[in-house]
Amino acid sequence: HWEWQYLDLMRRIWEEGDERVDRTGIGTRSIFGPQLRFDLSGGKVPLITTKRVYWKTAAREMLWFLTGETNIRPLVLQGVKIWNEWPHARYVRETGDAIALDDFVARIAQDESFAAQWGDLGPVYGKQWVDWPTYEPVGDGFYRQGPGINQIAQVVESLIGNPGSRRHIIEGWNVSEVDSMALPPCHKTYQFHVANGRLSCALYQRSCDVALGLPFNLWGGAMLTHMLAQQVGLEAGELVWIGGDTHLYLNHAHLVTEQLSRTPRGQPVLTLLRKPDSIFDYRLEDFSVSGYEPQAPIAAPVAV
Ligand code: DHF
Ligand code: TMP
Repeated sequence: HWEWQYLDLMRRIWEEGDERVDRTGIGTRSIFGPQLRFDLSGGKVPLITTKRVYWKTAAREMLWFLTGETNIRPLVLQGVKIWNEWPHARYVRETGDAIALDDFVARIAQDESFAAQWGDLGPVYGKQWVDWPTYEPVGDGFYRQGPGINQIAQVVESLIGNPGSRRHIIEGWNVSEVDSMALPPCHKTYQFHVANGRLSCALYQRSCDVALGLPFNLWGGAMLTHMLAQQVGLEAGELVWIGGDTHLYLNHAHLVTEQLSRTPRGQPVLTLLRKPDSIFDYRLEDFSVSGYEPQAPIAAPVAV
């Protein structure tokens, strides 16, 4: 079963990973540079079955990236909580107001101007993907802002016009802007490849929370590949995932023990119910997953 790759990775990190204190202070066990490969043909998706993964939440996050949005408010209004901790932490740090997370999030939902001021994550994925900033010289060493680059639209164009290219890349790591992001991109590079009428994706993740982040990121990579394949008239091929610092947080011991006691089953399949006019026109209702009968959810705290 394809999911043993994930479970074997989890076991290897827990048993052999280097234990260290990380940025968050929680501590991790970590290995460097693993690779996973998943068959995407016929709509297959590497949606983890040994715990329930909220793929609609992950899909909403991916659609939010594609809108270019970097404020959590649209996610909050859809009930998606996965990015709330970071603006909350910044608010508490910068104002000294020790507001509870739930109250902060309620205020983001209710108060549009509060959200504009405190809900933004900085120039993260969405901004870099569809509006990478450019600068044009105006003389005397001065520059003005040029038109932003839409990397997603460019990849669609290049997949259609020049499928054999080795340059189908979506890059999140904007060196000059990393310091103004709430969290520098983890799934930082997506490269696409066309062979035998199939579109494959290599996803490089510089930093990977195997318990919480990776199930979302595998789904996201597969979803994006299926969408692009549909848009450019190809079949989906393979998702190749490569991790940099690939870790388990020490406070996820209960999840590791429980999940490694389970046996994966089934092959979830994603069906795109309609072909939208462009890669930017997908809605949640366009995605249907069949054959997904996950085992029980396993809650675990996210390290901020
Ligand atoms: N920080 C850390 N330490 N790990 C992450 O995975 C992470 N991911 C981020 C932002 N910062 C991060 C964005 N993606 C969850 C999943 C993905 C995600 C953030 C959080 C998460 O908590 N998942 C839970 C609950 C899902 C839900 O709320 O529906 C899960 O059990 O999957
Ligand atoms: P870092 O910036 O210090 O590497 O911390 C980021 C943490 O978030 C790290 O544990 C990896 C995790 N992460 C994912 O695994 N997937 C994601 O999509 C995101 C945003 C973060």
